Amino acid sequence: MPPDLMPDDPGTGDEPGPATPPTRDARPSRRGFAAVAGVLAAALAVAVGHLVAGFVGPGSSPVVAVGGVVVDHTPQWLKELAIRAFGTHDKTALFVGLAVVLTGIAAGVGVVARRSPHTAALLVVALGAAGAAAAVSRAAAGAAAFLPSAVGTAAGVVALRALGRRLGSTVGDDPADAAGSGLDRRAFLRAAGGVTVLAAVSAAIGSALGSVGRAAAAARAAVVLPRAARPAPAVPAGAQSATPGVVPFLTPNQDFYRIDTALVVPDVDPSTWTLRVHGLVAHEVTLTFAELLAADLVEADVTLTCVSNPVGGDLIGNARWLGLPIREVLSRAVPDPTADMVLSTSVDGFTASTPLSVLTDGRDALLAVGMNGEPLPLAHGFPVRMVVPGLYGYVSATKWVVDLEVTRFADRTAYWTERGWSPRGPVKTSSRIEVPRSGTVVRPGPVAVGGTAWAQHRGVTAVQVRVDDGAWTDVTLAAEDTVDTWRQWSWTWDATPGTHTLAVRATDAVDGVQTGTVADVVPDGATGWDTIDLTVRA
Ligand SMILES: Nc1nc2c(c(=O)[nH]1)N[C@H]1C(S)=C(S)[C@@H](COP(=O)(O)O)O[C@H]1N2
Ligand SMILES: [Mo]
Repeated sequence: MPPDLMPDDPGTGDEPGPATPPTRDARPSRRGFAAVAGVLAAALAVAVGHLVAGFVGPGSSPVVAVGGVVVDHTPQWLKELAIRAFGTHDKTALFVGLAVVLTGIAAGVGVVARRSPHTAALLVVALGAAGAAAAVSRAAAGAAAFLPSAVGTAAGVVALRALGRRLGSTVGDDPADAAGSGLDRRAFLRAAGGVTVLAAVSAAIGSALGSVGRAAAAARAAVVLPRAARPAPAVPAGAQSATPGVVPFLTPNQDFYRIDTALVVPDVDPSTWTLRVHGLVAHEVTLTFAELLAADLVEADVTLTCVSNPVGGDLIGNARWLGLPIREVLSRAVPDPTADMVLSTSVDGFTASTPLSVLTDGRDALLAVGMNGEPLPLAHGFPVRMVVPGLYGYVSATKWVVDLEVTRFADRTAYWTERGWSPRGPVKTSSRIEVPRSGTVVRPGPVAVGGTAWAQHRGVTAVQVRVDDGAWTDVTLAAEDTVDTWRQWSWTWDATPGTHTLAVRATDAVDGVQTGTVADVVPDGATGWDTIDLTVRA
């Protein structure tokens, strides 16, 4: 081999170059391998971190922790955009985004490693430190939260070195290798394969541990819900819309929308769960799960809505909840007359500001333990969440709740208020057309139209539909369950050929007709009429 084609030193790659520059087609190939080495090392680091997190706790996994920090620092316009674009898949979108960013950084680190392995190692350590810092900063973090990032970083550094050593020999600089037949290219690919397998196995074991090791899943299976001291009456027979295709009046748990900031569902053991009630109170109160189950529980049908629900959207669900009225625990604590708000906090640090008056005015504001006859699903707040009729979820429906602080709106602000949303969030009267779907073609003559309207805690008293610029027509209301639940409707339209737009609006018992003024979801909920466009042809 001529001296000017001698390879760089193994492992460093930053020796002064040979007198003759390498061939033009060899350089990119080598840099490409270096980038691949960086990406694989990062994948291993993340996967090993995930594996260790399987023992330490799912929230300490470096990507999950960094994702959590990103979520908490997402400005409201971006959150809104994400929910609009991805709906309840916003978490998947976040992880895909993080993966893309990390891949880019890791490829860069891999390229740097060719010139300076020490600089590259420092960069990996810096990334690991960021993961550790994120993990330690999470509300539910334990003392060992830094460990997954630390072990992952070590694995990443070792992998980068090992791959770099194979790269540093002849890959790319040997003309024979540039032709694709070099021995060291094979050695690199072998090492790369090894790292890939290790990463995949670590990630798989980490994920398995993350689900098997969950105390909450086993504990939930063991919970036996008590009978309600005050059961809810049966849902009236006529509560379901007569129009086929309208959503079920009670939303099955597995179809219930899920919105929260938690990238991994918090793992709360009911045997150690407590609710602390404190702040501007005469007596601090602490409640255990056993005490909660032994109390006089009530059952109530309540429709929950997300403030991010756009007009016509589906971030809404209706369930039969079982729980203890929040006013019962508040009356034990005796709030100070100067208090006007209860700041609820979840185990993972989410907070909501709920008017004290709403929690004490007699409505079925619950510390819920049951949802449609089952213990709360893990993703819906097991073991205990709040459910408050008439308020959007972000100011009332705290899942995995552990703390109620009686305070004042003037003194404390909640999670979404700090991010540009209103401190108070009464649900706005709204309605939607579910059948037919917008954009479909229907035949002339009778067409079944139907949907749902809601005005929680005020009650829907009328729903009207308008075709094009015609008059508003009263439709047939399904039976009302309670003023706290949505109300379905149906109507038969005598369709005439052409293209038509149907609009819907509801009337509530307190504020009258639903406004047609279009407002965005920020800062306190969307308004406007839902419409569908149809083509009528024979
Ligand atoms: N701990 C916690 N509770 C939370 C949230 C959250 O991010 N974390 N999001 C709230 C919001 S914005 C809504 S709309 C409801 C949604 O409840 P669901 O996921 O059971 O439908 O939960 C509320 N409770
Ligand atoms: Mo929400």
